[in-house]
Amino acid sequence: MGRTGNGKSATGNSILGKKAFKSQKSSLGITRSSELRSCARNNGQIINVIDTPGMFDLSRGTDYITREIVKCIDLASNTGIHAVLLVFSTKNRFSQEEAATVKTLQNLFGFKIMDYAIVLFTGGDEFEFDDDDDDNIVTFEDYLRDIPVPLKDILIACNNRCLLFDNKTRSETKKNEQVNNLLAMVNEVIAQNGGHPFTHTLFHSTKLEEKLNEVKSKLESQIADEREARRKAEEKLQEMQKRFDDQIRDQNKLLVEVLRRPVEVKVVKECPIL
Ligand SMILES: Nc1nc2c(ncn2[C@@H]2O[C@H](COP(=O)(O)OP(=O)(O)OP(=O)(O)O)[C@@H](O)[C@H]2O)c(=O)[nH]1
Ligand SMILES: [Mg+2]
Repeated sequence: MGRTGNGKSATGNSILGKKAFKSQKSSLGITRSSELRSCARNNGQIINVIDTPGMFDLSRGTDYITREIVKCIDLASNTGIHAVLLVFSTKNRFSQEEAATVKTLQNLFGFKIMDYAIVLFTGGDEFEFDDDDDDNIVTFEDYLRDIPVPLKDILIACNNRCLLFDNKTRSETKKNEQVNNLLAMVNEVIAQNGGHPFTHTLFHSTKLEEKLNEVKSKLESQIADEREARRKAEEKLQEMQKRFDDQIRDQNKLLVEVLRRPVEVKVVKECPIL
């Protein structure tokens, strides 16, 4: 799951080790509908990946989201969902829309969904050191230290399960290493969930549209509340700034007055001590 253009399809291709999904640079959504593709690992393990469109982008209507969720549930009906990858890009700024994506997921499927969630950042190539490029001095650890609070909260909700993927690498070693790290994390998630894939009553619900409308209005009111809180904070900041400016002006006035005052020099004619 993740915003349009974050690299969901490219990550799916990296996991499967083949170009299974269309992945392309575009300001418009490339993946139109969810798709399932599979591969067999050398050890015989079968990996199923469902690639989704930017499902919860704010421009999407509830009809579309309903159709896509139903399709995903249907695609996963044979095996269940063992892990949910929340895909973010280190190349894009984290947006309110992305925070809303995770909230929508939680509102729809319940907080339990976070027990299956792994945060995956694409753009791992950004962190490769290049001696000639002074901008490239940030490590992934530095990057994580400076992420905004809503993204930190998502990481905490995922029990800090987090990975970095470079979907552009040509190195076979790196390709294998990152997929192995991801699969190890997925195995951890499976073990922590007692081997049970994610299921929810919603999976069997026919009232998805109703639930989505409920979630949408809840989200809209959450966003409106946040906007109001931000407006109040900005107002308070402006008031503080004004008070600070007034204080500085008064102090400056006082200073000018003091400096303009003639200096009284008292001449002591006779000093008994000296
Ligand atoms: N440099 C770099 N580019 C990446 C990486 N992962 C993805 N991209 C690029 O990001 C662009 C978007 O990737 P997609 O995989 O199409 O993104 P998406 O999330 O599937 O987008 P939609 O299907 O539109 O929702 C493509 O040009 C990818 O090559 C990465 O790790 N590094
Ligand atoms: Mg895609």
